[in-house]
Amino acid sequence: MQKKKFPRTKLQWIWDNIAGLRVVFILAIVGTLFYNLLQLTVPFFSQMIVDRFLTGDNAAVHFQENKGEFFTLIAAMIGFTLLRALIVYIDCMAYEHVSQRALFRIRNYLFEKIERQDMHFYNEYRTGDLMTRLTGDLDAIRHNIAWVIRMIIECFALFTVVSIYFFSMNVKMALCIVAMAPVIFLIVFTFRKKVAPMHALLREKHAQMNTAAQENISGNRVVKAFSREDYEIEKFDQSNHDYAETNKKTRLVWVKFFPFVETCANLLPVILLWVGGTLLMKDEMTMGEYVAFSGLMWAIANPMRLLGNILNEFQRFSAAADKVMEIYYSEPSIVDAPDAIDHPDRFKGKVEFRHVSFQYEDSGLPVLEDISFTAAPGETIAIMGETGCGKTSLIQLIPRFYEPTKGQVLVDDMDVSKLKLQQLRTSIGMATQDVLLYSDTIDGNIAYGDLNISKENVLKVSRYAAADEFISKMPDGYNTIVGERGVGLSGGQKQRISLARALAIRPSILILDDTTSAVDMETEKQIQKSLSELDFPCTKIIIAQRISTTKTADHILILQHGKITEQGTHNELIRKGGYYADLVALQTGKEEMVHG
Ligand code: DGT
Ligand code: MG
Repeated sequence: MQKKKFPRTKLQWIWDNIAGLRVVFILAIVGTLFYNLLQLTVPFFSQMIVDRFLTGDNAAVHFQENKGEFFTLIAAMIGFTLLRALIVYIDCMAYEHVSQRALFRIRNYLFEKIERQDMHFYNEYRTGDLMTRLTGDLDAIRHNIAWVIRMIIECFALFTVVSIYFFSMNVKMALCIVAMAPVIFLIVFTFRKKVAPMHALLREKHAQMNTAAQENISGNRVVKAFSREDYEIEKFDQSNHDYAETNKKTRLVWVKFFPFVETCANLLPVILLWVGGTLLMKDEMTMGEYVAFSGLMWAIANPMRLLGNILNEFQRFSAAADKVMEIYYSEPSIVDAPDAIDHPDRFKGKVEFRHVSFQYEDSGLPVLEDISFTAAPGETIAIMGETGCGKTSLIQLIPRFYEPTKGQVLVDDMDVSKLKLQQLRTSIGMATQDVLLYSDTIDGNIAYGDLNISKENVLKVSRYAAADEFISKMPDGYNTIVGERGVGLSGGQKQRISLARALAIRPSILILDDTTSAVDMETEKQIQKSLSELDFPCTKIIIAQRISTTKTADHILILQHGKITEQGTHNELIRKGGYYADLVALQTGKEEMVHG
């Protein structure tokens, strides 16, 4: 996988995203340094107690004469320990606060990014993958802010502070202990190189597993229809297994390195005994110092042991951040032009294609070639052609879901690429081929494009769409909640709600992609009649398969393999005796042709 370049490094990116909380974060870091400094108090006081009251020639006398000092030292030890516990608590809360806020902010930002992306993005990324980035991957980033960064600072602070303290007490002893550090660094560095790609793979497997789950849940009806439950369960089991295996392998990498680190850490007490013992015998070190060394040995050994774990977590963060930042810094390619024309007035609804060719970015074949036609304001244009000939692709160029590879698409004589996307799209009412309704009331679904629409207008557009009758018969009428994707409604009912939704915005241009394919002839006639009697001016571009839908159109386009092969009115095309005439013959029998 090619590594993407981002404008900011991962840590700079986190810094950007904790704006407003930076002071808290810095204070938290200072807190971490401080409570690690406080680690020194207990061994420091122990050293004093041992040297003054427990060892030495006149320790007993000293103790009798200075009891007060002895208890003050003990009380100070307890006091500092409690203080440290308090600071650790506040510090952890501060990290948690910053990380949760950052998580919240990044998640909202990412959602907005995803929401504003163009069609190309949605072709490229799968839902399950995006969901993983919004959840699991983001959590790895939160964990990095709340724990990994703190642990890194803690380890280095502890190691540094204790090393300085060791050197201040006894240089020879300190040197012998700190000499172990470079060995550990070498081991951990080698580990990092091995584990980094494992984490990238792990994030990938995680996304794949979630995608499998998501596709199965949303496509469960197909699974049921084909009775493929066992197959899907097995397939998911495989994904789950892959993920678990990769997880295990990633963990096992550290297992290979761990014995070396552990050996180094375990050697430290041996070094202390050996070198410290010799120094004690030579009187180059006091017993108190020895106790301090011994009591603080963990502060050198623990960071060594923890480093692998921290690095592992940091690599997990790094792999997750790559995935999240990819979306964070992604930009849709279809955006408002810098010199976009402001068009606050209602569009008249003229649509023109001028020598338009089109091809999807991810495919090598042209879908549309040299398409030219004009729809005058208020006209009805019908587009017909066999499946896969490019009808849906063609209409998607009008609201600029995609850009033509050649030629121009114009609305009201202005190139759509020069119009403000929002103004253009809110002027186009579109009922797409596969209807998607939200889990909301029918009323809410119809009012989706215009939340301020009045009740009467919802009723009116529903009547236009011949939907009022069946909606009124439902137990809760317009307040009936439809399930996810419109579950609970028939195909034809969903199509009519989708048509009502498109009409509710009173569009200048209405685009219907096979919208009446699932409704009966009688209802379709009714819809056609009301579409010709709309109480607002509207150009209609209608994709249909039935002659009954298209024959009253002002202009019919026949699309074959991405090219317009015939165009004209119903009668003109019948006279021409081509594809359309054949279609009429096929659908209505010969009499219709004769009586035209
Ligand atoms: P229909 O709805 O079955 O009657 O067919 P049309 O005429 O609406 O066909 P259309 O425009 O959906 O597809 C035309 C060709 O483009 C067909 O070969 C499939 C291909 N195609 C459609 N959508 C995409 C897409 O998102 N990406 C790529 N690479 N190809 C697509
Ligand atoms: Mg289509």
